[in-house]
Amino acid sequence: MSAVLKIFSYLPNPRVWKSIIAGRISGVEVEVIGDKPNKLSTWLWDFNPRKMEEKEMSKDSSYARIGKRGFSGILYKTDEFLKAHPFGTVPAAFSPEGDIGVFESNSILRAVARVGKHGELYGKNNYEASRIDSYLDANLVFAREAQVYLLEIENLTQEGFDRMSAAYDFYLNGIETSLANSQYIAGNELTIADISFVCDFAQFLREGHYEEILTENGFGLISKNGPKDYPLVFKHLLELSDRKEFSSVMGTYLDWYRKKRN
Ligand SMILES: N[C@@H](CCC(=O)N[C@@H](CS)C(=O)NCC(=O)O)C(=O)O
Repeated sequence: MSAVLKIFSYLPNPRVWKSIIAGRISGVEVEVIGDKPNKLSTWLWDFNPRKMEEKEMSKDSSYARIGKRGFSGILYKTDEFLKAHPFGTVPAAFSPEGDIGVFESNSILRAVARVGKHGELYGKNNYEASRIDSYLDANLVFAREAQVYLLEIENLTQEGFDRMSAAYDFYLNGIETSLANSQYIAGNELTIADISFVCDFAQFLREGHYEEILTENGFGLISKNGPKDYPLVFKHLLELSDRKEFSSVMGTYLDWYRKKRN
């Protein structure tokens, strides 16, 4: 089976897991290339990404760009990369010939589901697919707030904490209501809405690693009473992440959380 999508990213990255999980479920091969987060500044970001040589890496390089989101300092991105990925972010996916760039992890996930053999992850008709899109959009709003929150968590402001708390409650309320009405988020079948939720919400729970610092700074864990306030959401996360298709990709990512809960 040849890969129908190539993804470049730092690794591991829960945003990339979305597509790998969907690929495993729907029989789509996803090729993933990358390196540890702190090593990605030594790579040339391109359809054919590669590790750069020491002598190539200088601020005068024609590839040099200043990191804008999550990266500080210089990154090396080709013009072709930026043509395909105008926002310059990873995960960065490409069609097999490299002529089409797909960005935003939820859209990369959609691409996998669309080319998947059975298509069952993306609804049975246009209306169901659009409902799934609604969840992916709501998820992105949450995930963007979570990205900002986690990036500044050691120097959090009251405003940052309040914004994240509001985004958390808004998103989780919607997911809890959905799960009270159906077995999965968008209906009675597993879809990419569930996959996207699991990966981004698992990443958000990393706030737990900063509990001490949050408390020292006068804040607390936003998810502290999560399982009590949103029981269906937390049950869904733990049940899905325990399934082989998920756990084989996510590895031990949530082990600390499971241990802490017990
Ligand atoms: N919402 C996007 C987030 C992607 C994103 O913000 N990626 C950051 C790293 S976390 C990036 O590539 N930054 C590139 C830069 O700083 O220039 C997604 O889900 O794919």
